[in-house]
Amino acid sequence: MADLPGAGARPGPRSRALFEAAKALMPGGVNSPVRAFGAVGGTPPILARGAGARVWDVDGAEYIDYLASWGPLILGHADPDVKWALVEALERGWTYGAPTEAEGEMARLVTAAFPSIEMVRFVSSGTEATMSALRLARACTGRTAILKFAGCYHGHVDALLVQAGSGLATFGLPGTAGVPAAVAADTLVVPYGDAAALAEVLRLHGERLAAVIIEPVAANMGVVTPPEGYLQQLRDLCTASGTLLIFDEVITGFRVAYGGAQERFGIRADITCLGKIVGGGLPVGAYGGSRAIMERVAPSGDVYQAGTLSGNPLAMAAGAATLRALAVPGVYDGLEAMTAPFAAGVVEAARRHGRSVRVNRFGSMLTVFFTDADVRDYASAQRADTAAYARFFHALLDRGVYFPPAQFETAFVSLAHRPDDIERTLAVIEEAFAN
Ligand code: KE4
Repeated sequence: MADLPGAGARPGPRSRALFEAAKALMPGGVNSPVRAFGAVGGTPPILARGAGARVWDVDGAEYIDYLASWGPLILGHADPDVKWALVEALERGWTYGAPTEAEGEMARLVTAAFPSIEMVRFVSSGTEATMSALRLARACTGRTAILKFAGCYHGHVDALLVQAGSGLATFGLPGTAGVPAAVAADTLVVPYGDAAALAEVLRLHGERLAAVIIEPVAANMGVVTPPEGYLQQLRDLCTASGTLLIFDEVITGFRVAYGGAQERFGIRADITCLGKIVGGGLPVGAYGGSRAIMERVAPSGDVYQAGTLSGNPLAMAAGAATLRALAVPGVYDGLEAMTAPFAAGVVEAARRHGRSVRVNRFGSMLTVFFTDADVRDYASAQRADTAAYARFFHALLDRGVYFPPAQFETAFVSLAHRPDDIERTLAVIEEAFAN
């Protein structure tokens, strides 16, 4: 199979020069840390163009893309329907700071997709969505404590950049510089998927908990699916203790089903956070819930939250075009039909070459863990050989396949990926395992 243009020479000289210049002007040369390749080493190619399942860097090298901008591009790059929706909106102007029809249309689409969302507020990132959801939950319950799960990431919210305390049911410690201990002290952290730990922490602290926030299918430790019945247990415990259940569906929303993980598992969250796909690749986050909860948000209620570009007309146009494309019957069956054999092919290639990997997949998102044990939570994920993943990542990148530049992330298959993309990717993965 012929190499894609630029094979082996990645990244080329122009990427290297531009990245060096960028590092003098932006921290790490990037606007989000993971893009700097710190987890895999090397220099990131500077991307210049995307179309469908492909991206090209400034040196002309071509890649089959599984990063999908970290999730938003479920239709692939530069989808024509999204592009023309943007052009049509652009022709009329691109921000007003006043109500527009597009926001109402998006609110109709989102509330129709998620039965648990009667009202929604759009913001400009997933972080804003989760940050606002926490504030709203604290207002609604009059409580302060929050529970999150080790390995789950919910954006760079102070209260959620917290690592587990010394004991199972002890409050958290700052997970980064700049988060005051006093803020972390209101956040509990328990292992993902551990039913006994969950029951214990709700027994001890349930009456103090404003909210539990979870990725219903974890993607930020790599893909980890909760054990059978775990989300229902969480739902029942939250209901019993008067704690609001927040599903962070920034990744799973419109990814694993049109109605997100809630549709797949039949669980209703009290507050749902969305992002990524809901903006079609433009900056959008959203949070929503029952009318009773959402009416507490200003200006109808006493919980303040605002944003200059919230509900931006371009972002609403891209989001609406994306959701309309995803509402077509059979879309998710098609993603499943493409991704399931892909994951099986990776497992088979590893077996043929005696490589110890585990491939965790849920719908069109998958992670290749370099480990010989099942990955069911953050502790088991951390036993993966991240150096082996880094070598795997670069072996693919040099051969024109762009996987996520970190072990604890997720590769995404889009509706733009074709069988020959998957075939080529499996051939490249076979070569990577063989070397
Ligand atoms: P943003 O603020 O990055 O739009 O969303 C934060 C967020 C919230 N919730 C979940 C489940 C998320 O995965 C994210 C962001 N995801 C990361 C990658 N796993 C974005 C990539 C990055 O940080 O550059």
